Amino acid sequence: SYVNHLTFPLVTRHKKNHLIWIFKGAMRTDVLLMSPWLAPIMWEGTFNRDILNAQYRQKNFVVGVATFAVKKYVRFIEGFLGSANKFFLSGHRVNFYLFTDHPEKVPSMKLAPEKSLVIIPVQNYSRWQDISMNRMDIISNHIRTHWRYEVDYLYSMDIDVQMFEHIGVEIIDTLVGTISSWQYTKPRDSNSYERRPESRAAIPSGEGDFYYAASFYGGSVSEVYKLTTACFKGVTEDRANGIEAKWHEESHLNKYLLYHKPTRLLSPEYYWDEELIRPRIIRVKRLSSVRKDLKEVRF
Ligand code: 5GW
Ligand code: MN
Repeated sequence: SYVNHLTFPLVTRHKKNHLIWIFKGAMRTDVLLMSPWLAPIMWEGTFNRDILNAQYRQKNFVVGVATFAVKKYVRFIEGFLGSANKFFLSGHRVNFYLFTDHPEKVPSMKLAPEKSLVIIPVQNYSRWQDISMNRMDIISNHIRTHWRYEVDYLYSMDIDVQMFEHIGVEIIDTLVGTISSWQYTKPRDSNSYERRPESRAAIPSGEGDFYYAASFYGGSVSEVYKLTTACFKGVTEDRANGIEAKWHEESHLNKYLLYHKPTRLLSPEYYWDEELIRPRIIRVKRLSSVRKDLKEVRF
């Protein structure tokens, strides 16, 4: 084909009245490329990383990554940071903010010159649900006191993950959610939203567009502030009412993102659950959960 960056033919072929759209051989017809509210969904083979990098570099943004390693989860720090140093926004400025109750156990690692690590001591909580639930509160407080002066974009990530392929500037946007890899396996209505109306995370039956993973979300600092503040408010009100949402803070995140639509979505390439068999539509596994013995790591 004659396609180059200057001349993108939008329609290259007419076939039985169907228009077929091609962007430099990068067409994907096997997956959803845009949400009904016109937010792009990032999949391998739908964008050109060189163009995106060149655009992004002009802005001189700083991206923050908030991650937690409390109690036994300190064992995941090395795998997370080692792989993120290599694959997360490679060549761009990133500050990793690691909240931990064991600062002395953080391995000393040499990071790329444009990457830095900030260790932030944090108390541990007795109930495991509280560790992940309180992430929202800690993030929202830290935005108010620090991040709004330090970074342009902020992403929250689980620590029990490893990256295997580039996660680049295609993730940068105002409000970004990652579609759960479990959504691929199930039709929309059997998914895991909180449906009990007593919970502040409740989504009425029949409603819901995507099911988002709490393991990876982000956006501009001000949007992530609104999100984490709202979600933690929901968590607090549920606590006061003696109810806990089905999937904890993930349920509250899903409620929030239903009514505040993300401006960009990441496909399950960006958080692949290792429990699942990878289907053909997942051409690359950029990031996936580290298999963990739940009994061993949580208690
Ligand atoms: C411990 C027991 C059960 C659930 C969470 C924890 C736990 C989570 C912990 O003991 N220490 C900790 O630092 N966390 C943080 O919360 C980690 O950053 C972790 O990635 C995040 C979410 O918890 P996960 O990864 O166990 O949740 P799933 O849904 O990925 O299994
Ligand atoms: Mn996890």
